Amino acid sequence: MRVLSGIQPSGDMQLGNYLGAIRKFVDLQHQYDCNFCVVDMHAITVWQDPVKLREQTFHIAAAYIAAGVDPEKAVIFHQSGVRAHAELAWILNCVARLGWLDRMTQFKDKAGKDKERASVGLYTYPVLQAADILVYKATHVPVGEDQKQHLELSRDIAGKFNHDFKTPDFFPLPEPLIKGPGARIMSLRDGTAKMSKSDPSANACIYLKDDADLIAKKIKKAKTDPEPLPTELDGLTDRPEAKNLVGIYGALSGKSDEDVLSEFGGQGFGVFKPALAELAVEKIAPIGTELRRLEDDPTYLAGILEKGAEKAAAIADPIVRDVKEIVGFLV
Ligand code: ATP
Ligand code: LTN
Repeated sequence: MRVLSGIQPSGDMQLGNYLGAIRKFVDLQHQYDCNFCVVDMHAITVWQDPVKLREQTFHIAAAYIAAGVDPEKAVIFHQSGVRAHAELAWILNCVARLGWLDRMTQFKDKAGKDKERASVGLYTYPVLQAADILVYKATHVPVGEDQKQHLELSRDIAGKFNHDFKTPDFFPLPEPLIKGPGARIMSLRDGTAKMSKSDPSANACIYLKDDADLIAKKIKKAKTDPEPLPTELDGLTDRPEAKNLVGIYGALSGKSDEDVLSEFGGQGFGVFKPALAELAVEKIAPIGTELRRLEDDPTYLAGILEKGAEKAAAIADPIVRDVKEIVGFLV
């Protein structure tokens, strides 16, 4: 089994990235060959200030480590540091079909109304993602719920390549690892929108770098409704903000949503929010402290990424060589 996942250096790491993705990385590293990428080539599909991009790349690497990914156990690297990603992405662009990409909802969300002005890279983004995975013949991909469609596309691309070139076992079809609490954390300002690091409202997100006071303040300010919490799960239907806060409590405490409601059902947010704030501070603030310490040492982080990119290239380069041979390029 080989695990591969990636996070974009498109802003500060937020609670959804932690609960939906990184926390799984930390568990998986003990058992599997794990590769965690800072996907800077994906980040530039929308405008990134070059100076900030470099800082954010270090920020994501620091967040991986602060959250518990051990660079001695897992390979941590930057995508642009391994040429094989771009090389395979081009070949896979010629395998994927326009009709498949036309169905991608993340493109529609990110391009907005004026899709004529979106970058071409934003459109082929999921093909580069398939290359990230397949260039290592990764078998398992831990991600949040929002990536389900992209993972299905990666499987389709792998399957079509295997079929078209009559190499039925060349690429394994990668399995998404999505399930579990925290797979879809919503914005603190709008329970119907995904929490996202590129959200312009800082109050919509709990960032891993937030200190204890700020975490507590954001939870206190989180949008809610005037009703007390229900005692049963059904009572959360049509109450997206309440559902989200219960889900966050559950994901942070390891309890099911049912158990959270049996503890807090009938209580108002005046009681629930301080309990949630205390729990979030206990779990997240120590990560923030370590994250800030690591960010102060970019030389250390650059060393980790560079070494990681070398290790990653050692796996990916021979696979790209085989792909070139299969396709009929001179190798
Ligand atoms: P951006 O706002 O730039 O799109 P993002 O915050 O959505 O960024 P990504 O870098 O696209 O984050 O995603 C990194 C990982 O975090 C992916 O596995 C993704 O599924 C997961 N993830 C992102 N947001 C959430 C969320 N709100 N809940 C659960 N998982 C999430
Ligand atoms: N598309 C993902 C980030 C991403 C990724 C990957 C995830 C890029 N390449 C490879 C898993 C495997 C996102 O937007 N969250």
